Amino acid sequence: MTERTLTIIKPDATERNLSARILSMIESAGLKLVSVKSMKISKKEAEEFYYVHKGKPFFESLTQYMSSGKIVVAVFEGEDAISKVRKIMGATDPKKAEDGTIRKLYGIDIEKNSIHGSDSRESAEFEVSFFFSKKELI
Ligand code: IDP
Ligand code: MG
Repeated sequence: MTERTLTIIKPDATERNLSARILSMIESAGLKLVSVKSMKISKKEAEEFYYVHKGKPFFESLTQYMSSGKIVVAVFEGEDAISKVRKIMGATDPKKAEDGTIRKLYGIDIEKNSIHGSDSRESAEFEVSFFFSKKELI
């Protein structure tokens, strides 16, 4: 089934000039880049985006970090795009991520793990529309 998924290249990765390399890894897996842009979000916007994690011990630090520098947000499309991107990303903790995954290659620690990817159809829908308007999603 063709799906769309939202990815975010996190501040630790944009800072080290890894954005194009990471987008390229996802494109190379056969997924189509639908839309991409860079921005800096506020703490409040990061809290809204990560609302499912509200109340968790890492919520404060995560939303601080995600609003601390430039991010690149991108929508990819393809067959099983959500799970494909999750696989290319690797486990949340770079130490536990498989060889060759983005987080294994570039992640710094469990928080500064270089990339976000939607984890379900429902979250993908919320996350894509959080960052992109209809006319950007051609
Ligand atoms: P995911 O990004 O692999 O889906 P989630 O559990 O949804 O992982 O967590 C969202 C983000 O919160 C992670 O990517 C990471 O940046 C941060 N995070 C998750 N667990 C921890 C933790 O135990 N300590 C610090 N940060 C965490
Ligand atoms: Mg998640």
